[in-house]
Amino acid sequence: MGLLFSKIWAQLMSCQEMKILMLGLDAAGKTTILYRLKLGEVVTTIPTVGFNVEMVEYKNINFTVWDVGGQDKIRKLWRYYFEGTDALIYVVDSSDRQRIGEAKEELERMLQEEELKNAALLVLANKQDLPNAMTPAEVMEALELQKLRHRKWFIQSTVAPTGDGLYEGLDWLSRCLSSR
Ligand code: G3D
Ligand code: MG
Repeated sequence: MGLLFSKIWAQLMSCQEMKILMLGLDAAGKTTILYRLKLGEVVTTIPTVGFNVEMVEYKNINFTVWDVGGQDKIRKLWRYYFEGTDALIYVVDSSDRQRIGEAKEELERMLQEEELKNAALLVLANKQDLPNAMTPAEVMEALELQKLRHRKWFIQSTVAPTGDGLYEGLDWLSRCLSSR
């Protein structure tokens, strides 16, 4: 796994400065993924508004992570982080059938953001180890990814704590970004 990751990072780093947002509902698995990638020190900021942002900088790659959902009042503050985003990694808890509708709505709102217009979209159908998990095909349908136009997207099943699938997802992303 370590070797594979270093190959991916080499690919990603051959690109220019890169800004990646990782978003999803709370408990989807974002923080677990961030640490699993072992990029370096994760800096967590909790601005006064209570909007918790995690950031990791690794060479020319900048990862920014926060929870979406609810919080209509602080939504305006997100825009600051959207600027110059190259890719959006959207993490879904595949076992959370109750909130998959909310996950879809939040993704839809995100993709309407002008600053994210050109961002590639990698969806991680996480928690595939759980017995009741939706398959990536089910997640794809629930998020209506097939309806997306003018956007490069890919869906990958993952198990964040073991790192399963992360390599494949990032491999797609690095190839997608380096082909631009
Ligand atoms: P978030 O940052 O998106 O809010 P976290 O989500 O990374 O904090 O993960 C929320 C919980 O889900 C954590 O459990 C974490 O261990 C678990 N989790 C993340 N990914 C997976 C997965 O692929 N499979 C399983 N089974 N669990 C996962 P705790 O208990 O620490 O709150
Ligand atoms: Mg988190």
